[in-house]
Amino acid sequence: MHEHVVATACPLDCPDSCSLSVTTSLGRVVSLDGSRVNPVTDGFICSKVRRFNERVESPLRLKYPAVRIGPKGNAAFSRVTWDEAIELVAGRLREARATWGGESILPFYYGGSNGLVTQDTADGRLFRRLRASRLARTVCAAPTGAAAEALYGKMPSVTYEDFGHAKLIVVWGANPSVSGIHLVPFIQAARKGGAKLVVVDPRVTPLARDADLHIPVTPGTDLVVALALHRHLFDTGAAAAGFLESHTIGADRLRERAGDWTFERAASVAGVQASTLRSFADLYASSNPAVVRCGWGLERNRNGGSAAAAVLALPAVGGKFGVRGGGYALSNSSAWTIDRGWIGEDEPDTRVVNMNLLGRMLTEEMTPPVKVLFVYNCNPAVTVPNQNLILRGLAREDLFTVVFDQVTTDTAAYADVVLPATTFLESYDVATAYGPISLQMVQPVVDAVGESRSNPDVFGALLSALGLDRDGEPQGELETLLNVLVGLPGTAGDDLRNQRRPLPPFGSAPVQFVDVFPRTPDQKVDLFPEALDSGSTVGLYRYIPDAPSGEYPLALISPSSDRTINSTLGELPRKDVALVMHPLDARARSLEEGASIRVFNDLGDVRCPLSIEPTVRPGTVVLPKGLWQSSTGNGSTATALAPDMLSDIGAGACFNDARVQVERVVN
Ligand SMILES: Nc1nc2c(c(=O)[nH]1)N[C@H]1C(S)=C(S)[C@@H](COP(=O)(O)OP(=O)(O)OC[C@H]3O[C@@H](n4cnc5c(=O)[nH]c(N)nc54)[C@H](O)[C@@H]3O)O[C@H]1N2
Ligand SMILES: Nc1nc2c(c(=O)[nH]1)N[C@H]1C(S)=C(S)[C@@H](COP(=O)(O)OP(=O)(O)OC[C@H]3O[C@@H](n4cnc5c(=O)[nH]c(N)nc54)[C@H](O)[C@@H]3O)O[C@H]1N2
Ligand SMILES: [Mo]
Repeated sequence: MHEHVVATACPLDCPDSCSLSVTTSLGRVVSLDGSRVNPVTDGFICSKVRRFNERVESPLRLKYPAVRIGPKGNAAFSRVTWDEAIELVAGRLREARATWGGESILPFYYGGSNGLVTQDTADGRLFRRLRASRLARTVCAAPTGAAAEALYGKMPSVTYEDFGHAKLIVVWGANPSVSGIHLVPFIQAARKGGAKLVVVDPRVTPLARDADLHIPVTPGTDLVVALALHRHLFDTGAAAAGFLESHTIGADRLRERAGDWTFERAASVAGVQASTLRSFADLYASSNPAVVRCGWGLERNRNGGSAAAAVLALPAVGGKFGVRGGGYALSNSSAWTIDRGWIGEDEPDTRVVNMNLLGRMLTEEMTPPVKVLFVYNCNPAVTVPNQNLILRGLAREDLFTVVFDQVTTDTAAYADVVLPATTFLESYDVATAYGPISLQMVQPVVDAVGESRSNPDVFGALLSALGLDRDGEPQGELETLLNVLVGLPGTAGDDLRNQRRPLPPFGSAPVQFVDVFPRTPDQKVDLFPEALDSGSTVGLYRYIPDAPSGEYPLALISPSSDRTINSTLGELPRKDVALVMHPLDARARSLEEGASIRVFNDLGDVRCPLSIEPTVRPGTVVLPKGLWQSSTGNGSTATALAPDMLSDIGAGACFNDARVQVERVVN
């Protein structure tokens, strides 16, 4: 059998961005493996993407455009031609704009394949020119992003390669053993060299199990833990006076807000030992280089923005910058300053809709109402808070929903029109890593399945059907790719074309405050950004306590699992879905391993088996994110229990503020 091996890269929503080596035969993918082209991902890949060919050939794969023939939610469709589908969608967009105004059209999208070609290209042009509502893409990273922008202007951060230089590694609200596996070997190497490891997480993650110190905080309380560390640094003289003087502003205000947070007070709020916090603070104060890996687990709650800001402020107050392996590690997606000017946007501002409030947008009275919902690169029926309200909205007969996706997702089941999308194995893209710093070419390794098309092709077709395209603009996928390459800084575009590895001017592993500096107006760290203070619901660094609830005493968190990337690949059958609960909580409810349970609150309930494990702190229960409706007993996922309230800063999602009760289901 004749086999080809093709080099490409994985653009999916994960920090790592693996270089791939894909073997094909007779036009089909035989196997997917890692390649060593990207030195950081070093030849190994996750078990999910290893199975990505199962998505390419999935029975749920959308192969043709189709229109709804049954009730919404039933996924019953009848095939139409692309011309018919484009004409129909264009007609409905035109009609909605004429009748209700452009803002009655809501594009709904997030990362999807997460590359530079498949988002913010022709799609951006189309919806801007329609004067559609704009989407605040807040389902992830909004609080952390707002904090990182205000404090540091999103300065590039410590990359995986440099963890080996650290003497102390703090993994705060991240689980790289699942959510960015290529960081783990660097942490292990550092520890072999004598580095200490601290993990702040309500769960005993694989890294927490081996850590020198595990701080099993109650979800949503990271802010007070970080403030207690700040207080200690300031009060013991361990704060870096010289650095604070020359490189920061606002330290006094931060110190003032941290003032009340003694170890004892913070420990009682966070549900941990004061002595543990003291050990953590002493270790942090005395270790150099020290790096804090700030994950996204700490942001997904009402205190998320202030928590991220307080954690990110630690290396400034502690004087941890300026050495290799010291500082903070966060998303490096903005390491490349990418010129999007070619999107050519001169359209007036329109209504901004927060994506976390989709359910309300679709069900409450709005002016204008949302009449056309265009979903792509996203699966909100299972990934966005308040699932039941969203499903109610999607069921509205007067709502025209387009879903452009690779498979019949739970969202697609509600569509009036489905449009089939290519996967990253069938199209071009440019993949950006957000852990390490890298840019890689993604290229098709097999032909598009059925009549599936890429995002630039489909949005380009809609632009032209609506007469909204303009001369000289890129048409379709290849021209869009070329435009993206031209818009990259320096020689990056040429490098990619010539199969060289592009690097930003400061290299692939910058040292903070040596190679890179805050991208704030004065190049200083703003430890107390006024805009965050006045923009926050309660003020920056001010803790919002959990609303006391006797009825719903358990905190439900829903972190990444090793089975899906968000909900992508959630269509693969899985038997392991269970609610994880601590033995003490199970005993208090007389529940045994494998019991059929219902986890519920006022927003909804999820039925699934129970798994009793001492890997989560008492009072906290875990159900993974990214489940499909078919993964549970009653078609609800963790998002059915997640409130659609917004975080203090950045208007982010509060998935981990779900407060629940658990009871046995008697069949
Ligand atoms: N396999 C896999 N990898 C992924 C993804 C995936 O779905 N699957 N998703 C990708 C995406 S989109 C993202 S944003 C990243 C996210 O990757 P991470 O930053 O790792 O974020 P999460 O998986 O949400 O949660 C990480 C940890 O935070 C803990 N946690 C929950 N609440 C709190 C809290 O209040 N405080 C603290 N300190 N910890 C808390 C959880 O127990 C969990 O162990 O991963 C990416 N990588
Ligand atoms: N319970 C709970 N839920 C969560 C979270 C949580 O912590 N708890 N965290 C959340 C996080 S971190 C994130 S980032 C969000 C992400 O949530 P979503 O953005 O909804 O991510 P996915 O579920 O992966 O859906 C992406 C969809 O895009 C499609 N797609 C991929 N590539 C393309 C393409 O090129 N073209 C088109 N048209 N479609 C494409 C995929 O098939 C997939 O259906 O989920 C959030 N959901
Ligand atoms: Mo995310």
